[in-house]
Amino acid sequence: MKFDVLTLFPEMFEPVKQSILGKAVEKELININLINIRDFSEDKHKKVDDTPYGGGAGMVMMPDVVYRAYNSIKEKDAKVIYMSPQGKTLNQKMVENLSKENHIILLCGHYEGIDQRVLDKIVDEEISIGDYVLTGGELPAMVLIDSVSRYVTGVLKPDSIQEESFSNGLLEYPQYTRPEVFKGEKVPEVLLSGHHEKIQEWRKEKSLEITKNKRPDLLKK
Ligand code: 4H7
Repeated sequence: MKFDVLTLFPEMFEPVKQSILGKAVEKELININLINIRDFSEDKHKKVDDTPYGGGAGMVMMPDVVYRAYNSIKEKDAKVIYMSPQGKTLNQKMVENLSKENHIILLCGHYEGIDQRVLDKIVDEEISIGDYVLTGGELPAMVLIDSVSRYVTGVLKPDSIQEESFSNGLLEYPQYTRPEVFKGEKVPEVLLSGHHEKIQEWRKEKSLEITKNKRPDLLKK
């Protein structure tokens, strides 16, 4: 899976080189190609934004600079996604579908966003990560890369995917590890029993109970 990221702040993506995702990059299961939009400015001061027509606060990213950045990487098979609060809210089903793509181009707006004309020309899909305001599309792009990469073969251990939240429509059962007693609290007996079926049954019950209490809306679907 290849992710091209068009951004004014490629350094913000350093954290993605850590942990499970970092390993996936090392193993070349995923490829994250960062494109600095500023490199495509033809202005002597490397200007990438300008004041909005019609007035108002802030700056708007210029269409020609963004278009040249896009042109440097565009491929027919790639899906271009604009991370924006106006997009469809990302959920696990969308993540799963995106993981079937081979090549995703993520366009990150900063400041007041990007000139509408270039968006109309290049964007296939607009996606939001939730109803709140951020300073840029970089964090949403990282959220998308993380969530989608988990579905790429080899990134996770084989059985991790089906057991988790949302995949079965339920929240996850609680986890315990050593020590067996922590501040007087013992690990639930059934988990020490080695009785696989009983454990599965207990976990399913807990999942249901937790979903009922914390996210009853999930059960109505
Ligand atoms: C694109 C267009 C995504 C990117 C507009 C991005 C939240 C999300 C941004 C904007 C984002 C999300 C313009 C929205 C300035 C905020 C004050 C960057 N915020 N901006 N507005 N929920 N911000 O996925």
